[in-house]
Amino acid sequence: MRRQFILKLVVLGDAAAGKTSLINQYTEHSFKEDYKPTLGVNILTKDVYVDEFDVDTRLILWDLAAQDKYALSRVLFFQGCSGALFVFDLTRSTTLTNIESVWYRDYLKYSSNPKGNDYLLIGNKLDLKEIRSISRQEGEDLSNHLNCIEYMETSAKYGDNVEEAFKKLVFHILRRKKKED
Ligand code: G3D
Ligand code: MG
Repeated sequence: MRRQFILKLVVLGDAAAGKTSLINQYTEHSFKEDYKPTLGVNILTKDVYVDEFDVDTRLILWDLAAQDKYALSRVLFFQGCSGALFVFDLTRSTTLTNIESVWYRDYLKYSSNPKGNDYLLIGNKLDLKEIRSISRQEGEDLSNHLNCIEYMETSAKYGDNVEEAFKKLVFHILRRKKKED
């Protein structure tokens, strides 16, 4: 029987950066939703087959709910996660600065093994070209500074690069896990 991995991924970033839209675009038609109001999170599950490693993978995606604050425990939110997507909005520069000062900081503090994790930086709303205020270079600089796997620009609205971003993250996590075996 084929091996199965279960990976918990957390999606982090300011309110309205597009976290929920990215997850919805990625999991479209193939997800199970389980809203936990007491935790302030929405948990979605997606099963993917990763052919590079010939493994079945169940992704458990943790999305901060409406208020983009942790309603309960940060420790619980981060517990057992294998990776993260940091999402900012290309049209609002505060969402970029908050990646380092809020979201990455929390991740380092509360994730049990941040150094053993993989994470990706995403600049979202690529389609809003006329009102974009953050350059690709700024995204790349932050990604290098935080040691992210890579910087990618997405449009959760039209689907550009969404599948690729999740695929890349999962690929890196599985590669690391295989090495650790
Ligand atoms: P959040 O989960 O990070 O809080 P949401 O963000 O996914 O709820 O998205 C916030 C708003 O931004 C939504 O608009 C959503 O449609 C919009 N949005 C998300 N991603 C994109 C994108 O790639 N392009 C564009 N143009 N809009 C995007 P509303 O108006 O529904 O609040
Ligand atoms: Mg949301």
